[in-house]
Amino acid sequence: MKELIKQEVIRYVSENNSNYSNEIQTPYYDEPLVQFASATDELFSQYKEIIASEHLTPQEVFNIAYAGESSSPQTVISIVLPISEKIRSSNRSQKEWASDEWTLLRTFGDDHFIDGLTEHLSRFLNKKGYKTVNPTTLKAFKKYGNEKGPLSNWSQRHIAFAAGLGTFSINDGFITEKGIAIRLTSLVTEAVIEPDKRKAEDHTANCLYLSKGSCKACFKRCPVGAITEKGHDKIVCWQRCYGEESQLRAKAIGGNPEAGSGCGLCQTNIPCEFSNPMASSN
Ligand code: B12
Ligand code: SF4
Ligand code: SF4
Repeated sequence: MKELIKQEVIRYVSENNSNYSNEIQTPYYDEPLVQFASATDELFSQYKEIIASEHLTPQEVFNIAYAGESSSPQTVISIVLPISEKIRSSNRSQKEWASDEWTLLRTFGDDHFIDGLTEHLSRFLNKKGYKTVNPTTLKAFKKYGNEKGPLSNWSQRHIAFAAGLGTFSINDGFITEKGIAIRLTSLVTEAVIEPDKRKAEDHTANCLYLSKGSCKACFKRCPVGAITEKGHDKIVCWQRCYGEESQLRAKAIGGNPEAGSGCGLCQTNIPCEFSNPMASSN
């Protein structure tokens, strides 16, 4: 089952037409990484402390999706989509705002393609007889704000951490073996699949600054000074990524203003852009 799911995700990403921009003449995403966590991993309940009490556990996702039925989720599937070289390189030379290519990725790659991929895998497993849910399609899924800034009640980076796909960094970004310039999605299923091991020593092990005190390259890349030794200022970052000017920029080139331009300057032209910098520095 593990191999079947991985191969289906890889096939969809390489063959589906929505993973190609005629305008940029490139796929949005390269070959994905797919890993698995046990739905009963204690981390999911710890996330109620680490993130917020509203953060859903896999069992809560199933309780909402299959209310009135006694269904138990077994596995959480996490998928890393590495952003293609052409889109990453377009953002490397940017100093103030996301490139047009990065901006178009927000509208057409993130919302359109990733939603399609996640729904496809959900249908694929449901057809095989395994109840499977894309948590971000539940009415209960929400993006909201608390005193620390914007967040959601299904955090893809925390799901990916549970599945052993990488770690967080000083700028909050999630660094995988394919780097930090990635997008993430996930599903909860009743298929029983052996979980992958978390190899990282702690939740920030892949960041050069947090592990060795070196680097700080992303601090200098941020056009609004949102990254310092103290961490990442989410509110300042949010204004840059999704504020009024970002929306106008997206609209001007045919993107969805609500998706905004994003930014991602701290995800390009840095040592962790497309690989795990700690893997080569040990
Ligand atoms: C809200 C949001 C934002 C907010 C807040 C980000 C944040 N830090 O949470 C803002 C607007 C600032 C933002 C900006 C961006 N975002 Co955003 N965002 C989200 C969203 C919708 C929810 C994030 C969430 O719930 N966070 C929860 C909080 C609690 O996370 P946190 O504070 O980072 O968590 C810290 C603590 O948990 C702490 N911690 C303390 N103790 C412990 C112990 C353990 C065991 C663990 C695990 C952790 C831990 O470590 C963490 C890191 O410091 C997700 C999509 C999703 N549903 O997940 C995308 C998402 C996180 N964003 C993404 C992207 C790409 C971006 C941008 C590059 C914009 C763009 N598209 O161009 C920037 C990058 C900013 C940055 N430097 O990371 C990607 C992640 C890519 C990556 N490599 O990390 C996601 C996953 C979207 C996707 N589907 O791929 N985003
Ligand atoms: S650029 Fe350096 S300091 Fe910033 S997240 Fe990557 S490894 Fe960490
Ligand atoms: S996404 Fe842009 S504004 Fe946000 S921290 Fe990274 S460089 Fe700064």
